[in-house]
Amino acid sequence: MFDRTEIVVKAGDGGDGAVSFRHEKFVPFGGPDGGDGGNGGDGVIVADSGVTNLRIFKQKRLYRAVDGKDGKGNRRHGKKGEDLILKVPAGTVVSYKTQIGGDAYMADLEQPGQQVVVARGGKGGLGNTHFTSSTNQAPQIAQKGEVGEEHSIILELKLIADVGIIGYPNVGKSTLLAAASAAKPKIASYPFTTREPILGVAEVGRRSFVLAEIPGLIDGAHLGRGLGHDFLRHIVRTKTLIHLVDGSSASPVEDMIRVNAELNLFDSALAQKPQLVVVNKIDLPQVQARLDEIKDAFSSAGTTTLFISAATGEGVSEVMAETMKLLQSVHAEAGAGKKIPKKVFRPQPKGVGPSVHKEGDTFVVVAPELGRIFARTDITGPGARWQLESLLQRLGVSKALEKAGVKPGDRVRCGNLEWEW
Ligand SMILES: Nc1nc2c(ncn2[C@@H]2O[C@H](COP(=O)(O)OP(=O)(O)OP(=O)(O)O)[C@@H](O)[C@H]2O)c(=O)[nH]1
Ligand SMILES: [Mg+2]
Repeated sequence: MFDRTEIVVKAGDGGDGAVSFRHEKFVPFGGPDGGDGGNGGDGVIVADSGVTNLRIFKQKRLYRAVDGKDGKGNRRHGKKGEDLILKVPAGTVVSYKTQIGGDAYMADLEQPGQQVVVARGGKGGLGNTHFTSSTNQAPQIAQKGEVGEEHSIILELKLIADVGIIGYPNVGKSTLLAAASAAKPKIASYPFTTREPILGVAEVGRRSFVLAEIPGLIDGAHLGRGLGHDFLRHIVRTKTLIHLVDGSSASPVEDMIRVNAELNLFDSALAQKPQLVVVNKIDLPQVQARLDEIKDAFSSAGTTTLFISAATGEGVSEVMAETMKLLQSVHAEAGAGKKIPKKVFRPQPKGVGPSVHKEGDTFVVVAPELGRIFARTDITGPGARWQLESLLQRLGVSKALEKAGVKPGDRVRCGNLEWEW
């Protein structure tokens, strides 16, 4: 039920740009005609109404988009790599593993059609035609394709239930779920018996709704105490709540107030959800003896309550009938034709521009555009060397190096290229 899975998505690498020259009869040195490499395909996750669970993602871990093709001579550009499209159920929350550990939220694909690019394809490299200038008609350099992004992605399907049963541990949530549906949750006299949400289908007349037991909430749950946040997040999707309290507790009203305070601390929208407050365990003599007292305490807190014994089944069908009514009124309100627009989530653009730092005696240039330049000929050869220098000027790398204090004779490195300044 609690569906969560981790996959690795690798976007396609960009194809390399070509270094090539026209070969024509009687024209020994035609102009450059190296085509650009194609962009690598993106890794995309899309909510699709035809998919209901994340099971297929448990069989395979690595998913790859297609690489872009290399550019060729005769100005032929490489083909773009095909995007990788992964279909997930609506209601999937997408996050990614950060470098420093921990998860970072990316997108909540609530509606079919919503999508998020989780790994961007590498840009194709520029062919040598881009490196001509008035003084250089025979560029020997081109650009390598950029490596496609690779990310560990976490897919998590939020619980989709109409009604959540909430309350402190041990108040009888599982017992109520078992009494109202065919679900068979474990029932025991100690707290935190239920460790993940459990679903059941409750029937009222010819109608039905999905009921979920939300594992025990305690003080500090919003800080991760007890079973923590995870389940609070799952309540978000429910439309209404049955708030169950134990009639034999010292103060059932106090319990209700505290659980609601937790909900509010986690997300005030949760505390706004319509609730049906239900006092359980009225079969116990000590509860019977103080029914009026409990009723009065709740009404002074401004709450009307229903009374049940989940164990004997007394009052359970009334609670389900009331829940159905509450649900229908929520549906009626929501049904006012509100349409949520399709969203396309896009990752932030990367920062560009060259930067320089020193590693020992070597000046290291970090410049995404330049890091991918390669020379067909030996970099120390005069032709390529000269071309590289004019490119360094153009990209602002020379300026950055001079600012960092580079002197003739110093070692400079960028990507795979290393040369003397
Ligand atoms: N006498 C009586 N005992 C009940 C009733 N409902 C539940 N219990 C008992 O209370 C204890 C806890 O019941 P559960 O249904 O497991 O409670 P829970 O809220 O699901 O508990 P956790 O999942 O641990 O948070 C068990 O020993 C049940 O038998 C009731 O109506 N009357
Ligand atoms: Mg339980």
